[in-house]
Amino acid sequence: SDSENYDNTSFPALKNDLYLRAARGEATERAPVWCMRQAGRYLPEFRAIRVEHDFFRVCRTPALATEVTMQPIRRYDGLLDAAIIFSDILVVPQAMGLVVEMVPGKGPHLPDPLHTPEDMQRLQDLRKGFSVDRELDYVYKAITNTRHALAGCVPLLGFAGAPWTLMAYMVEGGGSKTFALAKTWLFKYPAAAHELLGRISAVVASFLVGQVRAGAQALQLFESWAGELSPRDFAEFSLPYLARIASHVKSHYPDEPLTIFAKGAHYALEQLVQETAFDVISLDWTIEPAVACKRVAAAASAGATSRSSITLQGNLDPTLLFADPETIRSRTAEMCRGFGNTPLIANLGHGMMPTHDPEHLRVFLETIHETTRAMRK
Ligand code: 1CP
Repeated sequence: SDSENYDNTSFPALKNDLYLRAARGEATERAPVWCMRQAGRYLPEFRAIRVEHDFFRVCRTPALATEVTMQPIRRYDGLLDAAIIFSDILVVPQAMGLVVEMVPGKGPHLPDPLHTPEDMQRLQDLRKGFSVDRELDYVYKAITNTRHALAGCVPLLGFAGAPWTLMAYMVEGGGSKTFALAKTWLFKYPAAAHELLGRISAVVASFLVGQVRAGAQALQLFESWAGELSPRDFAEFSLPYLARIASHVKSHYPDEPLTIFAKGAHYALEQLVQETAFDVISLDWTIEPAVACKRVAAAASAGATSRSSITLQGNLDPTLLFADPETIRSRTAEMCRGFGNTPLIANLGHGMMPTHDPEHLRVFLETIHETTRAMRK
C-alpha cells in the first residue's frame, strides 16, 4: 500500500480535529499535543532510513518523506494529535540557488554562502522567472501523498523557516554560536539586508500557500534565531516580515491556522498578538506559562483589532526528557496547570534531540493527555 497518490482534490475525512479546534481557540476535551522534530534521529526507525538515504533524498522522495512523517504517528499510536511533514527549513535557500549539504552529526552546511550584497545576484529571482511551485513541487507531492497515507487520523502540518532565520543560514553558511556574520549584514548593509529579507519573504509566502493547496491543514513558521536579535532589531528585521507572510497566507486561505515560533523572543509577545495574523504563538521554555497567558490575553483585548482568542503552544524544556519518568510527569503536569484555561497546543519549547529516549517522549505525551483531560472535567 505504499503506492503514491498526488490527488489534492479529495482527502480522507479528518477523525481527530483537536489540533485544529484548539488552534481556532475553541474549547477541547483535552489539549492536543505534538512535538517539534517528532520525526528524526531519536527514533531508531528514522536512523535506519538515513543509513541508506541522504537527508535531502528523503525530503525529495515523497514515499520516503511520507514514511518518515508517519513513523512517530505509528509508534505513539493515538498519542500524537498532529503530523508535521518531513522536510527542512533549508529547502528554501536551496530552491533559491544555494548549495546546502546536511552533514551527519553536525547539521546544515552551505559551502558557498552570501558573503556580501553582491552575492545576492546568485539567488534565483521571482521577478526573473523563478518559480517557487516548480522548485519545491517535491514538498507539495510529499504533503499530498502523506495526507492520503494519514487516512485522516490526525491533521498534517506544513512549515517553513522565517526570513531572518533563513538569512542567518544563507550568510553564515551553517549554524553559528554568535551569528556575527549575519548580524553584521544587518548593521553594515541594512538596505541590502532588507532586500534579502524581502526576497526570502516572498518565496516563503508563496511556498506556504502552495503547501496549503497541496493539503497542509495548518502551518508553522520557524523563527528559530529570533532570540539572537535585540528587541529593537527584531522589530526591524523580523516582525514586519512575519506579519507580511501571515497576511499573505490569510489573504489566500483565511481559515488556515497559522503558528509562529519565534524562539527567544518572548519580549515580543504583545507585538505578535497585535501586529500579525498568527492564530497560535509557540513558546520556548524561558517564559512561565501563566505569565505568557496573562500578557497575551491583555494584548488581545487591548489591540487595535481586538482578537477573540490566541492559542499558545509549548513549552516544556526539551532537556527535561532526559530526566527520570517521575520528573517528566510532574514537570509536564505543572506546565499544563500553568496554562490554565488558555487554549493550548501542548508541545516542547523546542525540538526533540537525537539523544532523547523515545519512551521518555511517551511519558510526556501520556501526561499531557491525562492532565489536561482531568483539568477540563
Ligand atoms: O518532525 C520533524 O523532524 C519534522 C521535520 C523538520 C523540521 C520541522 C526537520 C527535519 N527540520 C525542521 C525544521 C528546522 N530545521 C529548523 C526549525 C526548527 C528548530 O528550530 O529546530 C531548523 C533551525 C532547522 C535547521 C536544521 N536542520 C538543523 C539545526 C542546525 C542548527 O543550526 O542548530 C539540523 C540539525 C537540521 C537537520 C535535520 N532536519 C530535520 C532532521 C530530522 C534533521 C537531522 C539531520 C539528519 O537526519 O541527518
